[in-house]
Amino acid sequence: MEIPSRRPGRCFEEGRDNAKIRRTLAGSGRECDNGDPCMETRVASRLMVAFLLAAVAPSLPGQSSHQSHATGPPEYGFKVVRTFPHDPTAFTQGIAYRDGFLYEGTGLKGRSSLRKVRLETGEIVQTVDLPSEFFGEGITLLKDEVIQLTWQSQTGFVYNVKDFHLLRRFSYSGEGWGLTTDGREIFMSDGTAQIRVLNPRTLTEERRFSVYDGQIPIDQLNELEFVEGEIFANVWQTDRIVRISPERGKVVGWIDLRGLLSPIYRVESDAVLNGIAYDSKRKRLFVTGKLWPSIFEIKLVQKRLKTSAVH
Ligand SMILES: [Ca+2]
Repeated sequence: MEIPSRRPGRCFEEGRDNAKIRRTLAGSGRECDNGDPCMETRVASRLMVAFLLAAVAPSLPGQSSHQSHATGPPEYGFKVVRTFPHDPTAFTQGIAYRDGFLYEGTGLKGRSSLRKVRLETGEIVQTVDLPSEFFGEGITLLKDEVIQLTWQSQTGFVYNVKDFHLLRRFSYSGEGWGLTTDGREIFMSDGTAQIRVLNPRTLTEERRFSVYDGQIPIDQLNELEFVEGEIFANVWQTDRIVRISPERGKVVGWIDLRGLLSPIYRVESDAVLNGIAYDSKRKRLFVTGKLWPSIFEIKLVQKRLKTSAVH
């Protein structure tokens, strides 16, 4: 779509649709083609352009809430509470918190691992490397076990949480992205808008649901975390976390984390937000990303609703 250009000192609306605006203004006694500023016409044109842009804008993953401020789910910003060190070489695919430690799964073939990290210092106190043919993905902790996915190998691993001894493997169809648990069931993302619910004992799929913000499916769901009855999910390649009701997949909020990490630390395009962990005892929310040097404890701050489409 071509947007009309301004010509100094004149009304810039010359097209057919703008002629309609001009006629409307003329009917109200505000004709303007004599070199005057024509403020009314410009405002009307801006409104029209904003409307047309909204009409043709694609529904990008993680951006749907921009279209639904007035009636959609609430949007949250953040405040940083504390910052903790994070291994900037860790291609983070999943994190979970327990008793002062972060458990982290990392990706890339030949660099994938499961590690136990002391939150306060970033010290890796226990680790196991995946065989080089596997690309590690999300993890979660359930009772005495750590469960870890791989991306395209359709293979998952179950470890003893105490020593990371491999207990068993399991398989699934499609891709593996993120994992979390509410303590009863396992929730798994696979890059689509669907979340699978796995039996915690057999790790077989029991059901699945799709995530929708209104009528818009939200795909590219990545790292997951269960937080106070909701599923938080990173939307891949965005700075946004979507808050999901686990009952029916309805989006109940969006978290905007733009500005959390300074651009100078984004060493490559893959260094995206991708890590959510929750300390349910102290109600602390941690986020990080792939190759990020820091883990951030944040608090969410609800944004005010926007009331105008013109800025
Ligand atoms: Ca997580």
